[in-house]
Amino acid sequence: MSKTIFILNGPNLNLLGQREPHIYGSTTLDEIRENCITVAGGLGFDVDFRQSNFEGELIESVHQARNASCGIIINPAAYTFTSIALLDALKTYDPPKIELHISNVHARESIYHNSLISRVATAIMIGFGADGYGLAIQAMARFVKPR
Ligand code: CA2
Repeated sequence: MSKTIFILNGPNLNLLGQREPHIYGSTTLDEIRENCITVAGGLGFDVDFRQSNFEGELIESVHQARNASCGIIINPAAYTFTSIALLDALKTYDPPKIELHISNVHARESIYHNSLISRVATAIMIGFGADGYGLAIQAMARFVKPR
């Protein structure tokens, strides 16, 4: 089995650290990626870290992950609440999948409360800020062992 964890990020997350730091913190997505590589490397995993503002591109990444990864960590951003297509793609992916949100979505407006993706997520990481990514990798290591 692959020892690569796919880490997928949805729309607008390329702007992390530049806007709305009171909600999303001041860490940039590049800094998150570097930390993910370090944390995963320490646990014997590789990381394929991606961000897209396009729903179809995220779906293609899930399809690619099917034969190239041992788990997915996904922050679908606003597609969390709208994308049945992304939900369907994740249904085709058997290994563990962790849904991640930087902010505590349940403490926010009600439009952020009803995740479609949670229906198929193995586990959920919510509200730990940028640290959630490293924590999700550690959690993934409890589900799968690198070979
Ligand atoms: O907290 C999260 O990680 C979210 O997935 C972020 C999404 C939001 O729709 C979810 O409810 C929770 C929005 C991402 C927007 O990204 C930005 C990044 C920097 C500045 C402004 C927006």
